[in-house]
Amino acid sequence: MRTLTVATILVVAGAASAQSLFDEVGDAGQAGPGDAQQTDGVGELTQINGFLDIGDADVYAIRIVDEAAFSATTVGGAGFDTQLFLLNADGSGQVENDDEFDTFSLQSIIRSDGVFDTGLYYLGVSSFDTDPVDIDGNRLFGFDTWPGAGDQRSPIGVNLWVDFASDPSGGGGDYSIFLTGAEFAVPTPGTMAILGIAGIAATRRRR
Ligand SMILES: [Ca+2]
Ligand SMILES: [Ca+2]
Ligand SMILES: [Ca+2]
Repeated sequence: MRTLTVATILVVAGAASAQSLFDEVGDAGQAGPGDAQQTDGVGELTQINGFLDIGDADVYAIRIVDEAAFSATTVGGAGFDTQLFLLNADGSGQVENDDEFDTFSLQSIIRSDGVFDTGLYYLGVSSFDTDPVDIDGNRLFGFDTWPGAGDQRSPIGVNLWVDFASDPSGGGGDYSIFLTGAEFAVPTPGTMAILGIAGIAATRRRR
């Protein structure tokens, strides 16, 4: 009986740890940090799946846990001209990319070159040329590059993201963003409870 119970808990805990995908719920927002969609789950976040209407943007709260290993890319994950934006917790710009240069892709990649810290970030995806803007409608990112890979764009200044300026030219459709070095923004309470039960069971087994 004890063996069966432990085996059952291991199966449930295994299913929980494999839950590394996040599917957009309804339509993720774009109007500043409070409008971003919180990713919830436990452990590593390796993929976000969603849909972009033409001229729309979707922004997700994520947690970067290893800045040197961080990447986020739509290469191989979308059939339209994407852009990716990494925004800081205060809404200021961190780094953006339109087209990935290595494979001449119209899809996008945020590399670790432009990321210097762990913590909460907002990851935005849009189609070209729908860009994040501040309260005066000024774009957050220009065409200067980071010292690293040439396809990474740095912010123009310290202005804060409040919305996106819509541009229909890049199209829209289904997308997947593939991530490394990231975790869900919000640990799922139900999943944490299951892991807690597994922990208690493990403690009891050691007695
Ligand atoms: Ca959407
Ligand atoms: Ca949206
Ligand atoms: Ca692009």
